[in-house]
Amino acid sequence: MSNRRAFLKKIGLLSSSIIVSNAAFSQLPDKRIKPIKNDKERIIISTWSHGIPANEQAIQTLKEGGNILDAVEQGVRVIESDADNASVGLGGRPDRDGHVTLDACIMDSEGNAGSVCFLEGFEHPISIARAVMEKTPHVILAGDGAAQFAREQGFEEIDLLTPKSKKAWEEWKKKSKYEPEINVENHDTIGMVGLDNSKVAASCTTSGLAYKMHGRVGDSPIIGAGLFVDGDIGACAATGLGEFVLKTQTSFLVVELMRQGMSPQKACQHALERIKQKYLDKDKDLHFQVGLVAINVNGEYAGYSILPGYQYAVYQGESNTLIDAPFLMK
Ligand code: SD4
Repeated sequence: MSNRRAFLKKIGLLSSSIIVSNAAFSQLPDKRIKPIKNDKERIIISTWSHGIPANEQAIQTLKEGGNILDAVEQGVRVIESDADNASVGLGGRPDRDGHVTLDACIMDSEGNAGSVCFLEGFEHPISIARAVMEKTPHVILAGDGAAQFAREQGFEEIDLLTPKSKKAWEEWKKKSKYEPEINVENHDTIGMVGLDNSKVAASCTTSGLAYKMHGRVGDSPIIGAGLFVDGDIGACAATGLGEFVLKTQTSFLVVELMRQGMSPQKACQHALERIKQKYLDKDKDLHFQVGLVAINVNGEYAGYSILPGYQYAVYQGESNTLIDAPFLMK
C-alpha cells in the first residue's frame, strides 16, 4: 500500500468516506445575505484616524462620478502621499536596513484583484496594484519586477525616506530592537472598504512594520489576509501584526462568516477570537494588535480589534466619524 493510501486509510478517508465528506461539504450552511440593492447607500470605512481624510477623498471621487473601485483607490492615495504621516508610503518608517518597502492590494466586486509587494521607490503602490489587476494576467508582482512594471506604466519614482524618517531610523539603530507595537500612535497601514451602487470594493496599502527585516512581506498585499471582497457578500480589510493575519487568512474568514449569515460585527469578532485562541491564549508573552473593518452588501458594517486603542473612520450620509472599535481583551 502506498504511503498516501496508508495515510488515508489511517484517517478513514478512503474512497467511500471521501464521497460522504464531499456530500457533507455541499450541505454546509450558506445563508447568503440577500442584497437590498439600496442604490442610494454610499458608505466608506477605513482603518485608523487617517481614515477621515481618506474617506473624504473617496466620497469626493464618487461625487465626481467615479465608481467604488476608483473611490477606494483615490481615498488611500491621500495617505500614501502624506509625508507627515510616518505610517504609509512617503515618510513611512523603513526596514532595518533603511529601505522603505511597500505592500498594497486592491479588489473589486467581480473578484478581480491586483497587488504589489516589497516594492521600493514609488509614491502610489495602490495604483500600481490596480494596474497589475487591469493590465496584466497576474495578481501579484514583487520587488524589482513590480518596480520594472511600474516604470513601464509611467509611474513616477520618488525617494520615500524623508529626512524625518531617516533620523528616526538612525535613532532606532542605536538599540536595534524589533518591537512591532501597532496601535493608535504607531500604525503602518490604511485599509478601506466601501459600498456604492450595490457594489463593494477594498484597498489596503502600507510601508509595513517599522524596522522589519529587509524582504519581509506582510498581510497587506495578500488577497484573503490584508483584504478580501466577494461581490455577493461584502468586504473586509485588516491592520495590525500581519504575521497573524496571514496565518489565519482573517479577511477571507470574515467574508466567509458573513456568507454563513453572521453580521459584520459578529464575523469580525469571531475571526479575531480565532487568532486569540490559536495564538494569544497559548502564549501569555504574546501581545499584539489586529484591527478589522468589514461591510456587507446591505450596508451593515463594523470595526473590531483584539486590543483597545483601535479606531476606524466611517463616512455615511453626510458625516465622517471616527469610532472607537470594540475589542476582545484588555
Ligand atoms: C503589516 N499589517 O505589514 C501591516 C502593519 C499594520 O498598522 O497594519 N500596521 O504587518
